[in-house]
Order: sequence, then structure tokens, then C-alpha cells
Amino acid sequence: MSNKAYDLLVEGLAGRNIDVEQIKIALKNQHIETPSWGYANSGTRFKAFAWPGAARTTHEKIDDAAMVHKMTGITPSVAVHIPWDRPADDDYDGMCQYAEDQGIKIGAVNPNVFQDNEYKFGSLGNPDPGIQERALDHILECCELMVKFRSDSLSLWFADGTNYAGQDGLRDRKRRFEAGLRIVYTHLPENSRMLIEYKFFEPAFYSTDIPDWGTAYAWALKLGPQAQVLVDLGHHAQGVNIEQIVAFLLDEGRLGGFHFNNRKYADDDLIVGSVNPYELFLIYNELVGAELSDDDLVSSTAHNVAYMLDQCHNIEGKMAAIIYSVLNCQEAYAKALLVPRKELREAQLAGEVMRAHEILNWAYRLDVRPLLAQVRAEMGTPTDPMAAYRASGYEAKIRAERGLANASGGFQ
Ligand code: RM4
Ligand code: MN
Ligand code: MN
Repeated sequence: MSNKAYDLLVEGLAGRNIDVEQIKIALKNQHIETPSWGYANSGTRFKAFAWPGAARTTHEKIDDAAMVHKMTGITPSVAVHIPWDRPADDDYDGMCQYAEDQGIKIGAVNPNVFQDNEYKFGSLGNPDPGIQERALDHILECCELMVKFRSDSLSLWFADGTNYAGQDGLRDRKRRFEAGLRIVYTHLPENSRMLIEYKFFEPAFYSTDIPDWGTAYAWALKLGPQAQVLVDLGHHAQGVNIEQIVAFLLDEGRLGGFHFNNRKYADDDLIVGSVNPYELFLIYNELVGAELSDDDLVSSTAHNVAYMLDQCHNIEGKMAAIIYSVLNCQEAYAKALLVPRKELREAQLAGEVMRAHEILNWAYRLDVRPLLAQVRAEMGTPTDPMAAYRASGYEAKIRAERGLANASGGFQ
């Protein structure tokens, strides 16, 4: 394949002692998990605008996830939410088989302890022991489902918190949570892990039981090595330095995974990289640095990170938005791989502030599209996934087959 732009890029990189072949291997091994709920209709608390063709069943969500994998080659798994994705006939083997027949696997299992009326005052943190137990039972059932789905990650997010000062005892809630999480921990299947997701506010507005990475990290430490922290990019206050959190958790062996999305104001769940592509690059820069580290704990932690999307496509079509998100992650990873790390380190150690900053930004400013086109060609996937998707006729097909579903609120 003649790819002039690619040849030029390789030439430029050689001058900086960058081995493109190694970088292509890393890019071919990149994996991003897509969320089943991202293919269904969703909306804000004001209105959910139905998208013609949005997936209505888990089979349809699997079909869509498989199509994204066909277009990108790097999304071989789909995360499920229980009960949204519980197979109607309880045939879990059949569901796994269906996914495998489409060329993908079931990934992280997400329990749902926030949508039933009982959870008005929380789940594990609820003052009512009966409701704590109900939540616990559901999460433990999800641990059993992990075995059926052959999944190795339990992804935990809680809507728990309070809306008014004095509503509940903050320490009481902490203790209830800790007790619940300890029980969950002992039920994790072998060789699996639990990912503890934090979020600073919403739906609770006064206090949230797992508000930040520090709380999630403290519990992961108390629980044991199978517990790690999940960083959702939308779950921080404005201006928080997420790449520094990522660096800390990587260095301590406790970064378990990501929920990628982007925010401008709150937990907006917009397309990852759409608001702040530089931040995404800086996050990937920490991950690549850790992958290359000669500290075994750090590099194995980085290699085991579960990269997942957690987005909500309210006014745009789901499929193209998810493909675009995957490409944004691919581009950020490619740029991070191209950082001339030796040069950067030398500049850092010499205290050359501007030189170090410039070296990092040199990689960020590279146009990596010819490299990615080359990688895709070598992988046998479309060199331009967005164009290939548009030309595939998939959207017209699902629109005709599925039509316009009734959208209410939330994710279904
Ligand atoms: C939360 C959080 C969780 C997701 C729910 C639906 O804000 O990001 O990961 O499962 O939304
Ligand atoms: Mn999330
Ligand atoms: Mn969120």
C-alpha cells in the first residue's frame, strides 16, 4: 500500500529515534469496551429523544457492539448492566454464544442498585437493613452472573448519598458501605476484580457515599488486591487534574479501569475527547509511561486496565458517536505512544521546563491519522471507520428493522 503521508511521518519519527513497528503492535492490541446501554435510547432528566434504530434488546445491543468492532477492530467486548441486560429466558450461555457468534465477548458486569423505588435513600448505605440486604443480594447475584458470562470484572457504581445536611449520619453510612463491600469482596469469583467507581455528586446533592478517588482507593486498600478504582472522566469537579489521579493509582497498583466520556459542566457523558482532547492525551501519556515502566507492579497494572466507554448519546445517533469515541481514544493513545520518553526524561531531570513541555506537545501535535490508517490496513479493518460505517447501510437497516422505540427517561 502506498501511503505517502505515512512514509513522511515515519521518516520524521526516525529522526527522533521512535520505532514505529513497536508502536503499531501496541495500537493493534488496544482494546476499548463499549457499553450496552450506550446503544439504547437515553436522555436527560428533561426528555429522552428516541433515535430511530436504537437497540431495544440485549441481542440488538450485541449486534451494534459487534458492528462497532467490525468497523474499528479494537472493541472486542461489551459491558452489561443487570437487570437491563438479563436474558429474558435466563439463558446466559445462549447470550454468551450469541455474542461470540457476532465476534465479541461480554465484558464488565454492572449491577443496578439505583433504579428501584426501594433505593430512594440509597442501597448499601441505606438506613434500612432490609434494603441494604436487597442491594447486597443483587450484587452477589451479579457475582454469580460473572461466572456465567465468563466476565472478570464487577463494575460498581452507587447512586447513594443524601440531599440535606442532617438527613443521615455520614459515619453511619460509611460503616454500612464498608460492611456491604466487604461481603461483596468475599464473593468475587476467582481471578476477577471489583472496580469501585466514584462520583462527586448527582443524584445525591449534599453528600455522596463514594465521592472521590481517595474514598474508592481507601476501600480498595482495605478490601484487598482484587479491589481497584474505576475512574469515570465525568465524575470530577471542574479543573481537577485527572491524569495526576491516574498516575497515583497506577503507581499504587490500584487503577482498575476507566469510564471514558467527556464533560464540560457536570457528568455530561459526551463523546470522549470531544471537549478536551488534550486531557485525554495526558491521561494516555500516564498510561503509556506506566506500561513502559520497569516496575513490575506499575507495568502490569497499566497492562490490565479495563478501558470502557460510559457515554450517553442524547441528540446524536448512537453508532457513529461510539465509533468516533473509539477513534478519539485510538488517536490519543497513538500520540501518547509517540512521546519521545528518553528525551523528555532528560529534559525533566535537567530542569528544562520549556523543553520538557515542548517535547510532550510535539507528540500531541503530530497528525497520527496516516499511522492509524496504516495500522487499520494491516489489521484488515476499514482505514476510515466513520466513512465505512456510513457506507455500510447498517443505519438504514436498523432503522427499518427496529423503528422508533418509545423513549421515556433514563437508559431504556
Ligand atoms: C453513572 C455512572 C455509572 C453508570 C450510571 C448509569 O453516572 O457513570 O457508571 O452506570 O451513571
Ligand atoms: Mn460511569
Ligand atoms: Mn457518570
